[in-house]
Amino acid sequence: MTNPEVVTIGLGYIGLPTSALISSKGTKVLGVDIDQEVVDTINQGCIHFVEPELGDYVKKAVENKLLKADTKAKAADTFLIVVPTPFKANNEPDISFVEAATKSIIPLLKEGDLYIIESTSPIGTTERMRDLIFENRPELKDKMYMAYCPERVLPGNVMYELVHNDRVIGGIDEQSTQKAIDFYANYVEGELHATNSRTAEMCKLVENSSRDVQIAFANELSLICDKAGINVWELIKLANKHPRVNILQPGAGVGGHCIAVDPYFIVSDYPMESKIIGTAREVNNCKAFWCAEKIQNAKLQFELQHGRKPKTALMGLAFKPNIDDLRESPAKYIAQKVLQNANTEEHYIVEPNIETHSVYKLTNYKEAANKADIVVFLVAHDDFKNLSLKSDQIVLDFCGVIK
Ligand code: SAJ
Repeated sequence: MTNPEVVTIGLGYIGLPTSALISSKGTKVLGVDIDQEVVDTINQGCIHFVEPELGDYVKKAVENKLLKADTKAKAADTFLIVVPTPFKANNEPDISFVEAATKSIIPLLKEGDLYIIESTSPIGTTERMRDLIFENRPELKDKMYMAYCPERVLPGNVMYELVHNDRVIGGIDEQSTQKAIDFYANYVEGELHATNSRTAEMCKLVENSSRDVQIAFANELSLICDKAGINVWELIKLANKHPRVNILQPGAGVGGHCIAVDPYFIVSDYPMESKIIGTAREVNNCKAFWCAEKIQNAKLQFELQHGRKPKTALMGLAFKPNIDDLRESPAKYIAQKVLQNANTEEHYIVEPNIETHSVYKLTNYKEAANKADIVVFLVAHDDFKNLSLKSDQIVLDFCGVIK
């Protein structure tokens, strides 16, 4: 491949689909990842995680020689930083991957290049990277473009949403914003909204924090309703009949790599001000502990009543319904907690969206629901909705399978 037009650093859940989409429009893309296995897989026209339609995009792009993967970047006109930004043990964001990715391309930058960060980042990261680049390459000051443009796609619908979602694009100056808008206009059909880099960074964090706060409200209601003897699902359905009320659904907690993480990026930088955002995180985390305790209590109660230990089915391990992704999953955490406290009694672990698990022996969902004394719904997978349960079975429904 001669020099690519676009270099993407990071070939994960967002970087690879983005690279594949850009190359599908005839742009030459070099995707860079530190993982040699990922690089080899992509160069064979294959993908390393499940995402509908992505496989076809990658296969075609590689066959047409428009997409290539490597462990090292090359000179290009546009650089996209799409690496993870995890958080440290003290809940502070860790931007070392963004920093390392930026450092790796500093020697390759030239006048007129466009540098874009897509990774979720704390406020001010784009300006910090600007300073880092100009410290090392002072001759490029005011001669290249830099912007922040967060992704907002939903796993499972990434290829559609990459094209159709609106994007928020914030440059370090107006020329940068415009240059980045011109770039995305080649690939995105949604509206492109111009702002500055700090607002764009905050916008991403606020979108996920807003959802976290709304889910925390629903989870808090579920605890109150449990004490008050009210069916929370019915309550929310009725409250949502009000034209200006739209309460989300309670569940076993909040999982995944975004909503359960991004609010900390605000809380750690603005602890005094972000009271609701911080409390929402606590409420959603506590919901999983609460579920684990409820299961323990139901098991003890059963043993007292029946003089034997119950068989318990734990239904679902994924972080949300109808996916195979177990990352940061509250259901997985609850299963772990319940099994830690178990002795000899039988448990059936169920996850219909995966074949095997490295730690748990999985049981078919129908068999588990049929054999168990206590059936615990941790994830509202569609598969569970048509199960017929027996009247003497104890059901703990944390996610509204049986409304
Ligand atoms: N959940 C509830 N109740 C609800 C809705 C969700 O308990 O009513 C739980 C889910 O079970 C799951 C967690 O919340 O554990 C998160 O699921 P989700 O579907 O709300 O979101 P994600 O993490 O798959 O994707 C989010 C999306 N952000 C928003 O909807 C604001 C997506 O658009 C982002 O691109 C993505 O985060 C990201 O990468 O930041």
